[in-house]
Amino acid sequence: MDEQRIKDQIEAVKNEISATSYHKGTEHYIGRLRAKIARLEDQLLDKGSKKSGGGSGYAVAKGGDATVVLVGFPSVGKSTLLNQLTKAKSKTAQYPFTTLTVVPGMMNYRGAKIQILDVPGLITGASVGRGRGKEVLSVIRVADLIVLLVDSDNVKQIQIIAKELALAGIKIGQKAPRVIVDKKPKGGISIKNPQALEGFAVETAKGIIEELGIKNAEIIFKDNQISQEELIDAILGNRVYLPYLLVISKIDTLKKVQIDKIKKKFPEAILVSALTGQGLDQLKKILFEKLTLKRVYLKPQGARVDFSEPLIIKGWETVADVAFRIGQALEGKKNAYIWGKSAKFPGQLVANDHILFDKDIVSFR
Ligand SMILES: Nc1nc2c(ncn2[C@@H]2O[C@H](COP(=O)(O)OP(=O)(O)OP(=O)(O)O)[C@@H](O)[C@H]2O)c(=O)[nH]1
Ligand SMILES: [Mg+2]
Repeated sequence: MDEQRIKDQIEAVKNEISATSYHKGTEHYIGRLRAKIARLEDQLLDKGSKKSGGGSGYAVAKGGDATVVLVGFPSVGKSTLLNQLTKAKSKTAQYPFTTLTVVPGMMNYRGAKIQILDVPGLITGASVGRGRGKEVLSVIRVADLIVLLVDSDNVKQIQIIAKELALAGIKIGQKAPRVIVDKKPKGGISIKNPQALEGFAVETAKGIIEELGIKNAEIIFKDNQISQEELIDAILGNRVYLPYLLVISKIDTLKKVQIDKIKKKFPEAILVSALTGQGLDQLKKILFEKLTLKRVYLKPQGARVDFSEPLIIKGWETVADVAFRIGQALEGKKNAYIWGKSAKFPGQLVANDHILFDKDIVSFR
């Protein structure tokens, strides 16, 4: 099917949904139509990526302890921010699409190396290839965290960006729905725990699953309150779920009353000016924390703690993970003494599966 026909079909199915009133009797039908749209949009995404090809400058090697990507409309100040946070020299200018490829930079913070990727601006239609959107979105997919940068004079952009990301299968600020699909040779679709469905019937769920091309399977939900959208996402299976940080740029152009208004409306946002440097320290700190980076200091036996260079760990890493990173052999269940926030008392001897906190000191026996 060519691209235009897919688009026409999506349009037709959308019209059909708007023309049908939603109630118990039509729930199943509408559920199927929603699944059909999701399937068609997926086909459209595939077409777009084939058409635009690879494109030079879009393959970037991940580096450092974690990777952050700056995502936003053209001209919101992504490149200016990258240049402020790292030693990169990404071109900046007033006109849109100044940046045409991926420009990486490395930010050093608390001993961690945080890779920051500057990419071309996203616009409406990016998910189907507008403005090199396909390539940009494929770079965004591999990041550990998205910085959603919006201009302080047009904060409404958030919704548009979030929508383009979602259309490209990138879900921000959501948890991946955990659904097990155990395919079978026959027997149709059975749902083990239908009580997990959020206010829709088991027959509707089955219709959705069938519409997405699965005919025989046992389905198990590992979470409660699964919405129709989450069910579709889980069955399609090609979504990525990324944490994000909302950052509002160019606050040097605002008066105090306007800043207060934005703060009230978006209490979770970080307000910055890449021009004056306002908010950048806070941004660095929150990036470090959101990326779940932690510093661990090593204390060689009988020697002082080496505070010069922390070992950077990520997430819920344990004593065993640290041992692995530094090539330390482990014998038995307890190998390390700990000082710091994760220790019950200074110098506690802990098990190998002990989870470490930021700034803990570890000394192997
Ligand atoms: N006043 C003010 N201007 C800024 C700030 N950050 C960037 N600008 C200006 O905004 C314009 C666009 O900045 P860029 O950094 O090129 O924006 P971009 O998001 O990388 O744009 P594209 O690469 O086209 O997507 C430039 O003229 C910058 O000087 C800021 O914090 N305050
Ligand atoms: Mg740029």
